[in-house]
Amino acid sequence: MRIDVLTIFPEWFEGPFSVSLVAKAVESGVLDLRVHDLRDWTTDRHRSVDDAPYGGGAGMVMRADIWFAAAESVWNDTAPLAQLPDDAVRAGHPARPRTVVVTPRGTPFDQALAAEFAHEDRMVICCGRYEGIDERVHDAVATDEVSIGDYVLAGGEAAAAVIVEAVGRLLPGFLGNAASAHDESFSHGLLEYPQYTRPAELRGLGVPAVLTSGDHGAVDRWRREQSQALTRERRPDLLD
Ligand code: JA5
Repeated sequence: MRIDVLTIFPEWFEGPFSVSLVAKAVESGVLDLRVHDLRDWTTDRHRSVDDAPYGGGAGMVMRADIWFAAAESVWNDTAPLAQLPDDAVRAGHPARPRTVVVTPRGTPFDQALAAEFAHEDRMVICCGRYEGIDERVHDAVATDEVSIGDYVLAGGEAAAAVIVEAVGRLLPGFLGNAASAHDESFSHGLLEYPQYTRPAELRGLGVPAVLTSGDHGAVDRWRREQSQALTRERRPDLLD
């Protein structure tokens, strides 16, 4: 899978994308990850990507013309977006990959949406800054608006990194079956049961006796009960 990230802070991703899981996915060739500087598509000598909001008010808005040029370029589309018929734009141009704008008003990101993205051949993630992006980019460039949670960030970069990691670990050929077996238990929709490893006693703290009993049936039952109790207490919304 290829993922293109568009941002005015490409250096933001140097750390997160060069360690651990994402780095391994890239090195193994399972993930073709390309981070682009949005300012590469500016044309003025100040490399300006923002402008004052129509209607007035504080802050600046990211310019639609820069986003259109950048998106068209990474889509490597032969037909400029502006020349597409309106219905084709709305329906999604055939050559347009899933193009996500990360925003608090988007569809809540979850494991099901990560799995859906992991089936795509390509996707593009657009990171906003300032007061946000001109609405015409949401309308005509984005295929999806995605939120990673109900809190405010200074920009979309951290949300994009979350999506890349969640999608990257689901790619076929990555981590083999270890990840998919684990995801299956998550896709049952319950929180994970508690885990323990050695030592059996630490500073007076023990391990539940059932886990050292050797009774695998009892272990399975205990884990199922723990998952259900935890989910009921902490995330009853997952049981609805
Ligand atoms: C802020 C200009 O779902 C949490 C998110 C917060 C936030 C996102 S996603 N994007 C932006 C942004 O601020 O673009």
